[in-house]
Amino acid sequence: MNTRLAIFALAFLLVLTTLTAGYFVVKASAPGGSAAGGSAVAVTPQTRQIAVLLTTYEDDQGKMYRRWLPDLVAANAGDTLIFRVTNTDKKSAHGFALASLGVEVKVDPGKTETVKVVARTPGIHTFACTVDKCAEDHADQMGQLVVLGAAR
Ligand SMILES: [Cu+2]
Repeated sequence: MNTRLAIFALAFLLVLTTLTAGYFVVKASAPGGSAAGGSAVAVTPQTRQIAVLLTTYEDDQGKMYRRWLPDLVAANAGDTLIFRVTNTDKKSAHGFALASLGVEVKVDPGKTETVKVVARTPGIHTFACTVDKCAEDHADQMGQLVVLGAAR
């Protein structure tokens, strides 16, 4: 009788251990999961240099477009971002502003300006031209900075 009980207890412990280990393996491999129970993936802040152009192009009908290239930039919360902003438009000055992060710089035709900012706030931040009436498509000169990170 005692032998049967010991075998049952051993089998029970084996099954329990396997299930527990399986739980932690699944939890750790799930997106955003960790065995410690956290929900956010911790990342080490980095310094990133990002080259952004206010670029111009002309369509088949001769219509001019002025846009940011790239118009979508990603970073992790806490990253230090060094924007190298170049204005390739030979006719007009443009401005680069990330209003929600307190960035604003004016860039003369053909020039490059450097601006540095720490991406403290997770979320989607819009960047836009600040030189009103720089061109007829001034309002379309926009892009987005996506700052990844857990909201606190
Ligand atoms: Cu502009």
